[in-house]
Amino acid sequence: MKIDKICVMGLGYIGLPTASTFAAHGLEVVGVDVNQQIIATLRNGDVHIQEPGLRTIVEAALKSGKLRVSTKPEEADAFIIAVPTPFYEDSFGEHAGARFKLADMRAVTAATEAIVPVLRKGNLVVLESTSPPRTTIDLVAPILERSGLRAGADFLLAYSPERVLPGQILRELIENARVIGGLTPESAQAGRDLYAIFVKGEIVTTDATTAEMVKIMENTYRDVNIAIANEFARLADRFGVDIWEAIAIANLHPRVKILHPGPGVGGHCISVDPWFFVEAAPDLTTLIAAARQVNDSQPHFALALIERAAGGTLAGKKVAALGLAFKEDVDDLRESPAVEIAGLLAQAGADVRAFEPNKPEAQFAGFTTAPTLEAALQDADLVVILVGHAGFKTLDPQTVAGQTPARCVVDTRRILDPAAWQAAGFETFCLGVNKEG
Ligand code: SAJ
Repeated sequence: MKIDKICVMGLGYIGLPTASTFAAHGLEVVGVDVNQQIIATLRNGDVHIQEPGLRTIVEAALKSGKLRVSTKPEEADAFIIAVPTPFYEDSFGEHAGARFKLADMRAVTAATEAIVPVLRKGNLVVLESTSPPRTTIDLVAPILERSGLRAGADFLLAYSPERVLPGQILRELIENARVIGGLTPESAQAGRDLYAIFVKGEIVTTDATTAEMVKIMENTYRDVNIAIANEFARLADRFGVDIWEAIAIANLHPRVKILHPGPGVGGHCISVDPWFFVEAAPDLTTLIAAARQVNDSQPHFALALIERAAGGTLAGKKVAALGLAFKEDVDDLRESPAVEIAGLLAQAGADVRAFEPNKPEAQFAGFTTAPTLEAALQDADLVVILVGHAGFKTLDPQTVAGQTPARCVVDTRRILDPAAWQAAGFETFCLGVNKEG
């Protein structure tokens, strides 16, 4: 299929890099977002997302005229839907007495509906948003058919999940293998023609529902593996073992690869996607649901450690909470365990000064943020590392000792060298390491 012009629906963490990359490869791209502020920001030549290399490629795409942004789609050869699929905050499903989260498909529905008036015979529509199994067939196809055109016959429809790692999106978009699931083989082939414009990794074609399952399986696999690492950390804490040492030794086995424990699993993917399986088949997903519960409760495990470091109570303690992003070196605060822990610390009576170097201006209802590292450290009784940002890994304990009266540091990510911090006069605590155990 020959594709000269595309519309990308949704200009977030996936849509904007995808739109700009297609524009950089010579396509005429219309980037569409319902959020007027995002459109205004981009029209002013600014970028609303922090991602290495993104600003450069977006600026170049806008300047070349190959990328235009708009609140509405227009006629094109192909449409890509890359909008969020979060879950509902306040409504839950229930199976056998256990609660599970429900996918909020309103953005996918709205973006698909917006395409209907401009959909033409021969067009290709690709859904990229992570979605429950059968979404392409059961939700997207019927909406698009309101145009009077038939899916698979008059227009082509495919599902191709994004699988890029935040922090490395631009490289992974191009280099990662890509799966394209077509409603029909012709749809899959058209999807392959589209992504082959820039994808250097292998492109595998299959049917739409398989591609949907692949995406959720990948993130569920990772979630379950992080859950077991977190459970091992709790066991190590109980038995007086250093989990990091134990994992390093276990991983010497050729068939063992235990992931890192931490303060919890956040972000918009791994902490969300497994619920799509649970919602779709609660009777078949005992392990997946349990892993979610372990990871969702991990911030409380981190809180207990911080409480212990604070001498049993956090009431009135000034805590410098370093990092709020859901993981290292990103600015994304969605579903962040660090944000949850900062809130829990405040609820426990601590006077929290949280600092996120990649989003120092962020404000929260439950706790106070500091605009700089210095402001967070000043007056602190306790320093807590919540995110393993590069800038925290290289903190010099001697310098920090001069910036804060605190002499106790809690590392929930195992990024600090305890000996160096102890030499600078700090008492050190690390998640998964219980000195008194
Ligand atoms: N985490 C741990 N321990 C680990 C690894 C991660 O606690 O050993 C935590 C992180 O701190 C973070 C969360 O898990 O809070 C998720 O981080 P991540 O780096 O594992 O993954 P994401 O959410 O940034 O990106 C994932 C990736 N999926 C897989 O690796 C299978 C990415 O390739 C997907 O494109 C992305 O989800 C997505 O969009 O679905």
